Amino acid sequence: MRCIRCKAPANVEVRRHRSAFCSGCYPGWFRNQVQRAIESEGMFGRDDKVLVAISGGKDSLALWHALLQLGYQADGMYIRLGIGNYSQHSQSASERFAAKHGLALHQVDLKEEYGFVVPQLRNQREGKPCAACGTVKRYHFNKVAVDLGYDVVATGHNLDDEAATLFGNVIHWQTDFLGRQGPVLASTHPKLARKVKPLFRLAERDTAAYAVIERIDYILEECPMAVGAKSLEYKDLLNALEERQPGLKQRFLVGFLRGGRKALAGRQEPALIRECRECGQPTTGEVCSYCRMRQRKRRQVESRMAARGS
Ligand code: Q46
Ligand code: ZN
Repeated sequence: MRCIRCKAPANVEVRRHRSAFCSGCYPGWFRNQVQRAIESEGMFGRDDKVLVAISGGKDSLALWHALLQLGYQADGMYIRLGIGNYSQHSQSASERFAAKHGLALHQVDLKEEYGFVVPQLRNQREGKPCAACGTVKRYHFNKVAVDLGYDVVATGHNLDDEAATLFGNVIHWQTDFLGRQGPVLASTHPKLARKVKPLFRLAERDTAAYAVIERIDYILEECPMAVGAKSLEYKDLLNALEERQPGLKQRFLVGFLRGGRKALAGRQEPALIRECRECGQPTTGEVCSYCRMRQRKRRQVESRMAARGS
């Protein structure tokens, strides 16, 4: 196998593009894909300030690295979720990356600033805190971006993530979610930052290859709460199909973005956004989901204390 650019022996194969690259040419191809995604979806421009959601894993650090190499103004943001060793390791990897490249990394510490950690938010039925963790991340990434004057929040969601989410939404016919799924979530309120996913054209293994070649020091460890998640089962299924039909994941996602999503989006009323009665952040209800989640948590703690006292 030879590099399609310089004909040297290839190190990375991208089967869905019927391409292969040597380690000298591969990073340029990867960054071209990121640039194409940014331009074709109108994600942001050279003058925009980008806030990258950092987890310490390969996707978010590769995204931050690629954006800087492409000449964009990109700072990072990390949320200390309080998930034991995983959080400690991911925080260190994020801080090491920022220090090595002399970059700004904003941080929110849930325990210190808000008095809770993500494992306390376990859903009684599923035994997992992932839905609440998603609410926490969306809330704080948006709040920091708006408070500090960033134009856009960029996340490291890749082709595998997006295809698995699409698969899950189709399986359960979540038409509301389907209508909103895409690489760009526009801002519909002054307190809502635009959200973008510049890696949506790149598979997980493409990002891993980029991180290795560019010597990005990321954590291999996955969040322990992810074990048994449905999204991982969907990824396994799609990967098994991709093995036999290279390009299937991309065709599934791109086909949906070009056709299906538009049909659905046109049928949905745009949600009315107002400010949360408790915290002033944007929401579709009276009280935002973050404040409701914290109120639920407070009530649980109070009733536990009352039960102990009785
Ligand atoms: S960090 Fe949070 Fe993920 Fe861990 S608790 Fe679940 S959602 S698995 S991306
Ligand atoms: Zn609120």
